[in-house]
Amino acid sequence: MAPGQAGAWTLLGPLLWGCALALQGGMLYPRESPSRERKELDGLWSFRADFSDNRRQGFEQQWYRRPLRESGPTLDMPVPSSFNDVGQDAQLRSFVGWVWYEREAALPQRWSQDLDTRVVLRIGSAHYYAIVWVNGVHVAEHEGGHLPFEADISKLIQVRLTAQTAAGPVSDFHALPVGIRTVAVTESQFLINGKPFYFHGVNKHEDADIRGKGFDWSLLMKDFNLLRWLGANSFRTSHYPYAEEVMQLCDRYGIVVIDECPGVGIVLPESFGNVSLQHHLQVMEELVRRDKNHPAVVMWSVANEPASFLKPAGYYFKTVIAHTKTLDPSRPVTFVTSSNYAADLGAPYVDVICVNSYYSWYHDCGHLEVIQLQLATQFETWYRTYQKPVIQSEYGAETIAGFHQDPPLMFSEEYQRSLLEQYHSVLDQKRKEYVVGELIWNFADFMTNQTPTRALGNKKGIFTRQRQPKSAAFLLRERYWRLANETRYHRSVVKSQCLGNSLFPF
Ligand code: BDP
Repeated sequence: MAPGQAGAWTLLGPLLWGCALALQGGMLYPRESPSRERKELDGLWSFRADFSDNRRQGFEQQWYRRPLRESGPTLDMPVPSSFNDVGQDAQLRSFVGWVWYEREAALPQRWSQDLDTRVVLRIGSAHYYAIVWVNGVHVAEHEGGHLPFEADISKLIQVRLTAQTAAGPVSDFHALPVGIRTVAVTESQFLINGKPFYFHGVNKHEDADIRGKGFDWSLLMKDFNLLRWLGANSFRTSHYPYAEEVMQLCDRYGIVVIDECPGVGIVLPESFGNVSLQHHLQVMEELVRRDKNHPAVVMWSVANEPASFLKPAGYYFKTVIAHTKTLDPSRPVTFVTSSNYAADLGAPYVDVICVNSYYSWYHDCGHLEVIQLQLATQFETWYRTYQKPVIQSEYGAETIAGFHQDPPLMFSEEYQRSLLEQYHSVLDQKRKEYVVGELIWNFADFMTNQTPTRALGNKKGIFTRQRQPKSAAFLLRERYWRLANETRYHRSVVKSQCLGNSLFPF
């Protein structure tokens, strides 16, 4: 809709509003009132920077005449935000020139049919020079960031939509993006569309400085750009369902999701009582109802690290898992365990064994040399007992960015790297057999309550809470892209899974 010139092009809060009367005072912020409706246009816009030599290709080829995607590749760009800051692309980071933003908006029918309604497009701020087209028609031009500008687009909207709706009354509808794929589990494989799939991904949290768990498009796009940078093909929504916008992006980019309910802290005998169980069943109903149409979701996780060795755990997980399968017979169901294979009473009911372990962190501190034997034993004992595919659903080490020590000591970047390397050498042997995934704990540092083991929160991120890479991020990046390229089936899975722009450029 609007291109802008110069770096740090920002589009702040575009807004459409309709009101019955012409406004006195013109540029006043259009607050909602009984006579005035507003429609926010914040969210993801299609975006392209004009990298052509003279940076005027967009004008020469009149990109504003047709949907932007028809004149070349586009990126998803959050509005409001600075395009320079949310990406991982160095060229875009320092780009100065014309960029193009586009977004389709469905308007309330009344705005287009009631000819007394005035429809105004208001741009809160666009840095630095902006030209705005609506349906290919030039409606505004503005120089200078920071301050708002408007265009009365009533005629454009009313003429066009009147013509479109002339054929008859429009019924209420909305489009639901869907993707069709199958998921299945064998004794040793996780199959998507009949092909073996290996999870090389992360555990996340909805968490950032200042924002806390609040939703933020810019943060979300940054995270997805980092997932692409990393070569991650999956994540687990540890330990609660994430925002619906997150799930929509996973569908769009072909990121595979293990969708977890907030079943954390099921550790006391009374946690397994009937009240808790009934509530758990209810929560699974709500989760499946909300997320069942997301092709990205390939498995439900009903809990994280419960005390599944306690006596009532058998009945409890049998019931929750059976109920989830009734709600959705098409997806495997699991819970994430940290119990011993021989003691776990819930494991008989899961489709995939998801196991967390922190060798050489919470046990045998500083002894990286124990990892290989302990991890190999962990995999072998679980597999021998259950003959089900296994995912290493968490592993990692607290690491304070900027701490360096060689030979490695705990909390240094070198220790996190070395610990990961030890895990990877066993994963590389076992993934040839029955291990079907590895999810690092954690994507980024995150805030926690205060305990002696947390230095300003959990520091097991491979990125800091500000999303800057620690040394381990580069190690993982090298590994994940190698896995992506090695596992050829991955390409077709991602392609068929994906509804829009895949993170993987195959
Ligand atoms: C795991 C938990 C996770 C913690 C992690 C840790 O699943 O929530 O943050 O340990 O201690 O056991 O870092």
